[in-house]
Amino acid sequence: MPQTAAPRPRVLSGIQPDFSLHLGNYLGALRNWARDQDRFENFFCIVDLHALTQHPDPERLRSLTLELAAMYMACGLDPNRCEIFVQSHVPAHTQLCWILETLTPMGWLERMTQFKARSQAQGSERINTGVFAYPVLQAADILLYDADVVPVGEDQRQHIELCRDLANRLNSQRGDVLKVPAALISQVGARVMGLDTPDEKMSKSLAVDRPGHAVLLLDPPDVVRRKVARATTDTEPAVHKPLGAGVANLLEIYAALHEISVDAALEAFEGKSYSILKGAVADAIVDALRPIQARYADLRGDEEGLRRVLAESAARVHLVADATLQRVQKAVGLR
Ligand code: AQP
Repeated sequence: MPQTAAPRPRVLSGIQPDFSLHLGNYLGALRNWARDQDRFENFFCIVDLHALTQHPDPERLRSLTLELAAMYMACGLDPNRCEIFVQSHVPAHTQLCWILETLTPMGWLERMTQFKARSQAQGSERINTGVFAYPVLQAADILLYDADVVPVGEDQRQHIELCRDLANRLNSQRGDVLKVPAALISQVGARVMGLDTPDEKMSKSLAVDRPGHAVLLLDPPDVVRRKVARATTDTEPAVHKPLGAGVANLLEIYAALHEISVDAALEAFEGKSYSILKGAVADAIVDALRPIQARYADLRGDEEGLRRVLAESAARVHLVADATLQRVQKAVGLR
């Protein structure tokens, strides 16, 4: 009898269309998604409902959504092998989110470090409840597709744990309703730090007012070189252990881009001046971004093509999401 191939594990991940993407988004997420797309059944979402928590200008949100779709494909996601869709095009996300919210103790959300950092910065009168409930919507995004794995950067580990806790909670109350996913976090590049402040994660929102914070994926080569040349290191003249946070970050970026271990990168630069290290890191970034930027320019110019990919994908994933939603609705008594 012919052997049928075992189904591939299903992967789901997403990025918010809020600000320009940076090198951390590429090394911690996009590059890994693209590299592994033959290992998995792929679901990649543009999470525009999450972006609403920042109150974006509507025209800008529409444009960033298409930009992100173009960037997904420019980084190597192939619409013939991946579902690439917009969260708000599939109403089941918010429907499942409500059911999960009724299962989520407030204390779980209050403990989320991302929420704590934002609420400390903005105060509880100004922060919106969307930011508070964000991890529950994220759990719905993942659980709707019976995802086996969720490839993310280190910053998302706590949210994936919460998603697992919610799935386990519903399963323990109502039988095996939801698949419990696992986080997939790469060894190198999972936590790229800010170039200006290497004790802070490189972050889209921080890069808005601090251009030296992050290399953006659409930065031209001269801008990349300038930003890397100005990256914070320390007062030592050359690469030596113990490494300062800024030097460790540059070595990690170099290692991730060359797909070698951080130890191998350290061996290559031990005793060399910081300017040599920075030059090599800038070269590696420029080389990695060149083909992405060229593909992006073509893809972004074809809005009709982008919209078609998103619409066709939404029509297919809708069926998967609705099946899970109905299973949950039945389990909790809504059907
Ligand atoms: N610095 C990073 N290193 C590695 N991976 C990272 N990711 C984000 N930052 C790094 C991963 O990229 C994916 C998309 O995450 P996001 O949309 O939440 O992007 P962000 O840069 O974290 O966004 P913001 O605007 O900067 O949010 P705040 O300010 O809240 O941190 C995820 O897989 C993430 O792990």
